[in-house]
Amino acid sequence: MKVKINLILLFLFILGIGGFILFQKYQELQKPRIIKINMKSGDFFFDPSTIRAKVGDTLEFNITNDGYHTFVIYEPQKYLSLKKELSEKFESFSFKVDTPGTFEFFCDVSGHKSSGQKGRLIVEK
Ligand SMILES: [Cu+2]
Repeated sequence: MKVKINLILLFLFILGIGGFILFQKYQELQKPRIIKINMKSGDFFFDPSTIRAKVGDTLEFNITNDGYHTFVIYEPQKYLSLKKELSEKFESFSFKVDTPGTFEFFCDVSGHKSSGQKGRLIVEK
């Protein structure tokens, strides 16, 4: 009888621990994600040139830059437009992505985009 009660208590204990772990995982998944992107910018590239994110993510760009460049997204029909001047050796900025889709980013200094200084941000649901 005592062994049975102990087994039941052990079972409930394990069930409790399992529930607690699942609850913690669930809370982790609900948290907004901050994605750090360490990027290099120069003549005439962004590295990496493809970035993947999920709707709701906050993207933190840390750009090591060489030369005068800009980081531009101009997609007003997808509700995302911004322009950052990269005049310093290091620039940091962040923004949140709320709309799924593929967004082009580029440097708008004359001739840089056509020379290859561009990339894409892919935001998935
Ligand atoms: Cu440029």
